[in-house]
Amino acid sequence: MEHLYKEHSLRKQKCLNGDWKFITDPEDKGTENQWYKNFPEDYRYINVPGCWNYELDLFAYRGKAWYLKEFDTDDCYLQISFGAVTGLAKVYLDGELLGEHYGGWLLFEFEKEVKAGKHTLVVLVDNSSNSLNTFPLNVVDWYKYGGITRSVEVTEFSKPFIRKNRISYSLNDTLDNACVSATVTLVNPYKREYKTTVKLFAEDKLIAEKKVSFKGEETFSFGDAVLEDIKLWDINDGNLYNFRITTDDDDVYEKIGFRKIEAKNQAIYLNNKSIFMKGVNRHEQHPDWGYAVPANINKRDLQIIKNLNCNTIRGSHYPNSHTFLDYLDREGMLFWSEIPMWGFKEEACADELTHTRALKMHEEMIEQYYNHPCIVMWGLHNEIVTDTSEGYELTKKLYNFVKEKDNSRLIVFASNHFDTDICFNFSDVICMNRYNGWYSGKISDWSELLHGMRDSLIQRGQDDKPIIISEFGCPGLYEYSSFNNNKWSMQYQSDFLSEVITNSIKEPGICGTLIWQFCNTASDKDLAKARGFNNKGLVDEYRRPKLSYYTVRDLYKNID
Ligand code: ADA
Repeated sequence: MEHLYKEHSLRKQKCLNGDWKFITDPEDKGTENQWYKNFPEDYRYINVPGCWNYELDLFAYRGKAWYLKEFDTDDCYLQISFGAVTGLAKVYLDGELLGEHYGGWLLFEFEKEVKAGKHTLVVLVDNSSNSLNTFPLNVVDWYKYGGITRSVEVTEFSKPFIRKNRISYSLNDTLDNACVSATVTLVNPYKREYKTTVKLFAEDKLIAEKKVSFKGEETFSFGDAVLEDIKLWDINDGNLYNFRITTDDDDVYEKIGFRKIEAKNQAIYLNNKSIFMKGVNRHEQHPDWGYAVPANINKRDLQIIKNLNCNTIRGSHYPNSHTFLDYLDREGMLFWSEIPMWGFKEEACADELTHTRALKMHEEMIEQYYNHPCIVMWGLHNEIVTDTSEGYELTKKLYNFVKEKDNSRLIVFASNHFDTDICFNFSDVICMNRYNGWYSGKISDWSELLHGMRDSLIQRGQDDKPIIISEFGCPGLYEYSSFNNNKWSMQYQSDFLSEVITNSIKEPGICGTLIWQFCNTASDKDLAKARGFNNKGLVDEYRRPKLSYYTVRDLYKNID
C-alpha cells in the first residue's frame, strides 16, 4: 500500500514487506556468479522496507547489495511493484532478468505471465554515485542511505487491468463548478481483443464512461463531466472527493481536491486569493529510519509543521512518500515536489545521461503524483549552474518538458545565483537560496538584499514574477545556548530567521519564505559538518524543538 486509503477493491494483491534474505556485494561478484540463480549461503535477513544502514556493520555501506524473497501465486499475469529503491534496481524473477529501473524515490513495476507455484524474486540494489550523472551526485548535503525503502507488492491479474490514471479538471471563473475528465492507461496482455467500459465515479455517482476495445497497452481520455457547487481544496481545508475508475474487471480509487494555483502580478494566487507561503524545507529522513520513514512519524512531522503555523512544505530534495502527501492533501498543506538534482556543475549538466535521467524522473514524478492536490509546484532542480550555458540548456529542456506534461501547476527551480542567474525565464516564481549571515556576509545584509531584488528582476525583464526565498537558515545546536548570540547558538539561529522573515514580509513582491530546514538531517561525511549533521533544523533530528521553532511560530502566526 503506497497510500493511506484503499487503492482498489478487486485485485488479488499481496504485500512482500518483512524479512528478505540480504547480502552486500562490495566486490561486484554477484552478476558474474549469477546470484540471481544461486543466492549465496552466507546471507543475513533484513527488513523491507528499510535502509541497510541500520545493520550495525553497514552504516557507511554504499554500493551493490542483493535481496531475495520467495512467494506463491496461482497461474496469472503477475505484476511486481516497488514503491522505491535507492538508485539502480535490477529485478530477477525465477532466475530471469525482468528489467531494471533507475531513480530512487519513485515507484516502478514489472510484469510477467507465470505458472502456479513458488517464485523467487531477487533484486540487485545499487546506490553508488559519481560526480556526473547519478541522482544524487556523490557528494550532497544529506546522507545517502541504501535499500528497498518503500513497500513491495505483487498482484495476480487474470484479466486486463488499469495501469495508471490522471484525473484532471478545469474550474469556472467563480470556482464553484469543476469540469472533470480522466486519462486511463489500460493493459491487455492477452491475444484476444478486450472490450470493456471504462467508468468514472465521483462520490459513488457515475459521471462519465467510455466503451473501448483494444489489445496491448492503450491510453484513453474521456469525461468533461461538470460537478456543480464544489467545495474547494484550500489551505487548512483539505476538501477531498472520492473518485473511482472501473473497467468490467478492475478498479482503482483516487482522492481529488479542486483548487487553482497561479503566479502573476508579482503574487501567488491560490483559488484567486493572494497567499504568502509560510514554509519549511523538509527531508523525508529520520536518524532511526533513513528514507523509510514510517507513516506515524510522517504524520507527527506534519503536526509539528502545522503547529509552526506553516502552510507550505518544500520536499527537498526528492519525491516524498504518497502516505506523507496523503496527510498533506487531507490537512490542506501546500507542497513543492522535486527530483534529486542537487548541485550539478557544467560537466554534469552537459552529460547526455543526466538529461535522460532527469527527464525520466520528472515524467515518473508527474505521472505518479499528479492527483495530489497538495502539490502546487514542480521543482526542476536545486542549486545547479543556472548561471552558465550548460545550466541554461538543461533548464530550458526540463521546463518545456514539465510544462507539456502538466500545465496546471507552477514550475520552479531553486537558484543560488540570484545576481547572475540566466534561467529565470524558466521559473514561474523566482526562488532564491541564500545564506548571508552564515557562510558569508552578515545577518544585517538581509534588509538591503531583499529590498534590491525587485529592481534587479525588472532590469532582467522578470518584473511580473513573484519571489520566494526558497532557502535561508543557519545551524543552531540543540542545547547550545549563549547570552552572546554566538554563531552555532540557538539564539543566533533565532535572530537570523527572524531578520529574514521580518524583512521579507515588508517587500510586496516576496510571497514566501521557506526556512532551511525543518529538522536536522544526517549529512555526507565528506562535508565535515558538526556532528555529521546539517544542524539548521528548527527541531533537532529527533524533532525536539529549538528556540527558533518558537520564534518562527510566533512570526508565522501573524502573517496572513
Ligand atoms: C543548500 C542546499 C541544501 C543545504 C543548504 C545548507 O542551499 O540546497 O540542501 O545543503 O545549502 O545547509 O548549506
